[in-house]
Amino acid sequence: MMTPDQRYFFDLRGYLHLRDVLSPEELAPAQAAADRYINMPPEEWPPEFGADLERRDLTGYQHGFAFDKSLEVLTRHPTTWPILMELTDRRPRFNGGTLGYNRHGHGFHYLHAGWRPSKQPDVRRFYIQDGQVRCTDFIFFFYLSDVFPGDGGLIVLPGSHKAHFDRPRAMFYLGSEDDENRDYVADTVPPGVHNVCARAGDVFIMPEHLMHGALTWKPRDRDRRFLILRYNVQHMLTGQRRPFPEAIRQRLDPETIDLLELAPYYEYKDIVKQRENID
Ligand SMILES: O=C(O)CCC(=O)C(=O)O
Ligand SMILES: [Fe+2]
Repeated sequence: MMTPDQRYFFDLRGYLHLRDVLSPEELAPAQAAADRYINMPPEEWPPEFGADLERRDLTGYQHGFAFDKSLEVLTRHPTTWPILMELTDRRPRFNGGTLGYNRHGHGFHYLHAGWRPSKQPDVRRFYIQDGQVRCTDFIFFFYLSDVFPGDGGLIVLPGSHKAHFDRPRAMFYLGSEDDENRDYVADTVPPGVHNVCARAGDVFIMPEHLMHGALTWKPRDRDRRFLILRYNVQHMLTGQRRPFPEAIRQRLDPETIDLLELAPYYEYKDIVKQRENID
């Protein structure tokens, strides 16, 4: 369950910014593991790990959550767990865990969302049931480094998770979605847009429905590192059938495997039964 404050804010604005979720004992090994992955020479990447180092807006280190146990356990962190239970009505499925890395030289990531009013209106859902918020597809961003005002990084359009109209393409960042315009730079936050300044150990939560992107990363001496944990509901196949290849699955704890499996609507996963005291 969410607290009443969290529920009100999340429903209204479409995001939650939880501060200081990770203790120093959780944060330090997670930061060290991320550092090892990011600095690993490509020829040493274990099977199925790796990144497209040519990508111009953000480097996504594939399956970063599985690189180290200190990252893997964040998929079921005690602070985010109750929110995971409310959003999925206790039917969670973990379906992606990329390590995000954003440095000087990366460009603007134009506004986008995993869902639009004109796309899959019957599939990806955000709704209220029994006084609780339900959402079929959402993201937990676990921040491993600090973002200060003016640095750049994640931007969101609060309220856009409930949009009834598609955003006019010229709105907010004119020209940013044109393929010819790959060097587009934006470091401003127009009225209505919110730049997320999270600190290491914070968690930012949003539905895939929320319009989001990233400002050009400004600092030369600091980068942005965050684990991107994606979830949906266990009974809906909205993404990939098998998002994790065998070489990744073999590294994971039984609880993580349970969390990432598909399951019928009328069954609770073992991890949920144990943690929620369901027999
Ligand atoms: O750079 C960011 O924080 C945005 C990443 C993003 O768009 C995503 O994970 O869906
Ligand atoms: Fe995105």
